[in-house]
Amino acid sequence: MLFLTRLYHTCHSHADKIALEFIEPGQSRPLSYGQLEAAVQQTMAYLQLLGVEPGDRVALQLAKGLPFILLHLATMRLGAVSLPLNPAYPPGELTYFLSDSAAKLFFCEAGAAARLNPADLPELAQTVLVDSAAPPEFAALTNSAAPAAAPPPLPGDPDRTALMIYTSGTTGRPKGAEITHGNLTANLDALHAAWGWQPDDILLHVLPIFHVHGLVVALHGALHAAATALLLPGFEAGATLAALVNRRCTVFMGVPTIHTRLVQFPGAAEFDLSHMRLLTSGSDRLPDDIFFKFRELFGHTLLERYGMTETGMNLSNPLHGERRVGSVGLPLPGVEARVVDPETETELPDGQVGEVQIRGPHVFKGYWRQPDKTAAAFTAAGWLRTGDLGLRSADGYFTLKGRSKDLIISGGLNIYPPEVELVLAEHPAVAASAVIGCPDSEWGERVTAVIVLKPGGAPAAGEIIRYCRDRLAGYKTPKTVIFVESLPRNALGKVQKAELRAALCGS
Ligand code: MCA
Repeated sequence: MLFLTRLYHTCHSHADKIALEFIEPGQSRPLSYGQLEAAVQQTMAYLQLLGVEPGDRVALQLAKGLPFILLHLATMRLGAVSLPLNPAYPPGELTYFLSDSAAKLFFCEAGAAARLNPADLPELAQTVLVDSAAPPEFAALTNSAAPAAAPPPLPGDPDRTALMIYTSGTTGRPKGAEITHGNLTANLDALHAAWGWQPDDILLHVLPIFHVHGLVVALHGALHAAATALLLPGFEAGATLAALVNRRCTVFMGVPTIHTRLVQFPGAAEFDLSHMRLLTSGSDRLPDDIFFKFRELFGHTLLERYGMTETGMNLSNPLHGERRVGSVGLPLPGVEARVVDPETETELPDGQVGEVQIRGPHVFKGYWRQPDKTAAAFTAAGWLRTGDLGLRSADGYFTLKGRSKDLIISGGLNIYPPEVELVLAEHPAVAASAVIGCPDSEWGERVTAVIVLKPGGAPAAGEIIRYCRDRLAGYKTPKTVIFVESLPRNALGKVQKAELRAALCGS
């Protein structure tokens, strides 16, 4: 049964159960499954009033709150495509996403709209301002539509795109990954079985909801199980530990930076998490010392798993059985995974490092209006080339060993160096640049810009950082700038980043 169909039935069978509860300083706003369905239906009527039709893209650049979730679910229920966008994207990046996707509607925070120049949004039919901090105002907005006598039929085509999330690439601009209703459902069913989701689970949700991790794995995961999701607006270690204990949460999902901050929180060991049943880690490799420290402090072995925007979750350590340090575990139910020689694409024997390739019903449909890039992402036999390097051990556990792509992961977020290098290239004092990730105990990797200046140019590192900050989302902005006389290049003129990392990352 498709995810939205199952959710529809849950909203009737568990009408009085709390589906979502927003916990913010000084207030708590619970919403039952019955109320969720009523609000989604009203939001559908509102979107229809605005002219949304099946297939339309509806862009959501909203804070983590009820308006986002209602618009997201209502959009997908209408057969349209939900397009979540990071609220941190500055206008320049945003304009690209809106025009590339040809979004019909763009929902953005009232406070952020002043930064946008309508002339930059030529293809945009309509911008709707929302104050996510004031859900009653959003309810008043959606109530402007007469409620439908009967809700439109649930989307029944598993191959219809439900969700589009932009991912960057090593070349060119970011691409919209089209994720279908069938993809979402296949992955949720697999996670449901593998992680033992139950209706009495209480998830503490601290992640952003514009990525697959926070939106699909965590939020959809809880809804798929008729469980309760308690949502904090963001992650803060003290508030998270207090909520895990006080609200008797059973499930928690984080990225390594989050787990690092939890174990480093003063007095962390005094928080008794013994009632919890599942704490997961993903989006980046979990450092071994944090794996062990977490177990020592909290008595829980983090369950590490591996996924990507294009697929959702692929591999996971087991709920029952060995959770192996440094490993991302075994293929989830219905997922095929193999390791191939990147040159010949023939399968490698266990223990040898090659490219990890994935196949299964959870794998995305393709990149929006990019047939060439879609074709390049798959082998003839339908395996997705992940660009991640890894090996499979004789007992089937996978271990990741790096990336074949030029990619930095910081705090669980992917940053493609060319995007930052393009911005740096426009700075009047920069002759050449190379952006690398240096190991960092908190972020995993730290975005570091290595810059050759033009003769006479002498900007301070802080000025370069501010320049990037105005043009890029905060997490992509270099945290360190290093000026050099020249960049090491090979015979073809390509910058040798491994050499730069070896020479500069310690400094
Ligand atoms: C915030 N900053 C960052 C990051 N986050 N810099 C580098 N990397 C980051 N991830 C910047 C802020 O813009 C700010 O800069 C400065 O760092 C300090 O921010 P701080 O308040 O400390 O950050 P935070 O708000 O506490 O956020 C840290 C965080 C967050 C909680 C680790 O980044 C986070 O929630 N990460 C999870 C990401 C995630 O869900 N990834 C899943 C995608 P300034 O002061 O200049 O503004 S991958 C995925 O979905 C696949 C499918 C998968 O497998 O999971």
